[in-house]
Amino acid sequence: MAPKKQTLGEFIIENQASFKYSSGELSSLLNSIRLAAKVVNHEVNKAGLVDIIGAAGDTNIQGEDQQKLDVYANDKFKQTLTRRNIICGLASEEEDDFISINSQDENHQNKYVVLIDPLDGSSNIDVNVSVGTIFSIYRRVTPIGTPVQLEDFLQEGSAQVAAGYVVYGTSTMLVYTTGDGVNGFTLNPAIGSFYLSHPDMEFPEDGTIYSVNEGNYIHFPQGIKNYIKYCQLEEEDRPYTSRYIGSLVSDFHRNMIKGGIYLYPQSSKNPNGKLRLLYECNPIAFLAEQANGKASDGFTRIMDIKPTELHERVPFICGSKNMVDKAEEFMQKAR
Ligand code: AHM
Ligand code: MG
Repeated sequence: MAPKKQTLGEFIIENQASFKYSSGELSSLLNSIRLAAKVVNHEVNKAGLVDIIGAAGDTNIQGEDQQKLDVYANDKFKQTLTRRNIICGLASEEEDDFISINSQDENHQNKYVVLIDPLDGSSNIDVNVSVGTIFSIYRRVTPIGTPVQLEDFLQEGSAQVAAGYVVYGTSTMLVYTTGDGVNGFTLNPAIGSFYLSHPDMEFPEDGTIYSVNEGNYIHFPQGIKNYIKYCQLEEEDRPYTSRYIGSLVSDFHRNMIKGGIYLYPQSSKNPNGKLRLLYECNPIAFLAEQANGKASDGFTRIMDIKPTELHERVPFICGSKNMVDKAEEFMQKAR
């Protein structure tokens, strides 16, 4: 008989004791994310059926059009995380400012803050391509009993307690780490439960896939241009395969399983790149390192960067360790 598959709920409970600061709070928080992910998944799956796709008319803090599902996902995660007595603060890529949460019965007694990109890659929705949710969890640094402050959110990535993503793909998966490796769970839509399908996920040390928006090539720094040329050279195991979905979570997920590198560098158009340090790069970097991969801005470890503002952007290079090392080497040489 095939062994019984563990559900995400069972896994969270079973691993609670190994959390560094085990009090059950982090488990409840992960369970809330699991719940919100299912609700958003249901809506994302219906996107082609109902009149919910298309720009909602609003623009977010970065001046980009918001799709309706961005708004929906933001609301659902916000509601699920704020209505329960679990966290003390929330910051979202879709909101200008962070939210301080004052739980009803005990004033500011919770210790975790969550940073979230509720629906990343949302420009892919109307063409039925995978999108994702990315989350990042920290312990607050200001005293319990007081409202959270900006500094609770502007922590270095290395201080993350947990991080993960949901990929709404051909299957929906939730992948997360609490600093003890990376595990992936696949949703069985008939039952509504996530099952442990990818235990101990790891990047192969090397890979043959590179993922970058080459349309921006002309605007890239010389080090990145040279690295791309290196990927295309006919030598050893090269040329590498080019795969770019334009949905960070999906590109990362594929590269982690198959071995590869993802690059969103700075360019003459976007001097700091496009991706946000707090909502996208730090959580993905934490997962990458926990899966024996690497994440860098070309020179510095992503999780060592001290954030200065909520919506800060950074150049992002992430993937199989040897590939990221090589890209850094090219950046150094062209400095
Ligand atoms: P978003 O948060 O506005 O969706 O932007 C982030 C997305 C990433 O998922 C993706 O890797 C990147 O933007 C694609 O950008 P581009 O279309 O410039 O290649
Ligand atoms: Mg995003």
